[in-house]
Amino acid sequence: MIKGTPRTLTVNILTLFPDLLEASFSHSILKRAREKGLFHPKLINIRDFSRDKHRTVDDKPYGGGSGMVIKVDPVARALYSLRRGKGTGLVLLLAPTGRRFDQKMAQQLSRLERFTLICGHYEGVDQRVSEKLCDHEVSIGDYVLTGGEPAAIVISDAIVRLLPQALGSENSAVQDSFSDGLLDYPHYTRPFRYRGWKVPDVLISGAHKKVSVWRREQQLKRTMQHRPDLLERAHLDPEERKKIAESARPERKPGHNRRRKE
Ligand code: 6GU
Repeated sequence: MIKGTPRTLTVNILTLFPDLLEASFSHSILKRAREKGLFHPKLINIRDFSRDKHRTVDDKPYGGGSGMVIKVDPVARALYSLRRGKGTGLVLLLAPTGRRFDQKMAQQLSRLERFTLICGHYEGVDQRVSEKLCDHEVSIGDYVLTGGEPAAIVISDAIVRLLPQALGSENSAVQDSFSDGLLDYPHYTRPFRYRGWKVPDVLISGAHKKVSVWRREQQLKRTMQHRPDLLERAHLDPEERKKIAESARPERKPGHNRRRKE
């Protein structure tokens, strides 16, 4: 049961492409969270805070080199406009140079009342934005995007689904991949048999205990196979730790193809 009045999480997003973000927040769970008043994305177009008649937001890099750099001035002015209102909360610059976003960071951010994301673009953002105007830099992974907008969508999505009452079923976020440091177990629905591919028998046995034991085993197996790096910090009981220590990491045989029957 979730008690009390639902609170609103405000996420201010400074961007050059507000339409792109608006579209992403207008579907599915994020749309419903907005309608329920749980999630309030406030999109701020950095270009609106440029002071020249061409609405310039970028300029050539000092020291030379390719590409353009987002100027500090329009970003600073956009932030000040928020400070004159309800404030910015924590200010995060989205950039591949930042600390990597993960489920734990999602949980921490989901407990805040508000925070602000700045989407970088072009070759980068004037370093003074990061050093003088932001609390932290955040990255969503080890690859380079053309802009921070996909990262703002990823981060908002991961956080909103953790808000109490955002998901249909109250505890569907509790069982997720990563919530106990392990990957999720496999899911199946009807039909029981499709082109000869059967659902594991245990799932139709009706034996709840057996099902939960099987699911836990599957979580461990998947995590060992795909993300052994997660096991060290996962919440495991001593029995499970022992099992993992005993079983060497299973190697997939060369030529073994999951889709061989296609
Ligand atoms: Cl947050 N921004 C950009 N431009 N690239 C990224 C990123 C962010 N995270 C990973 N790559």
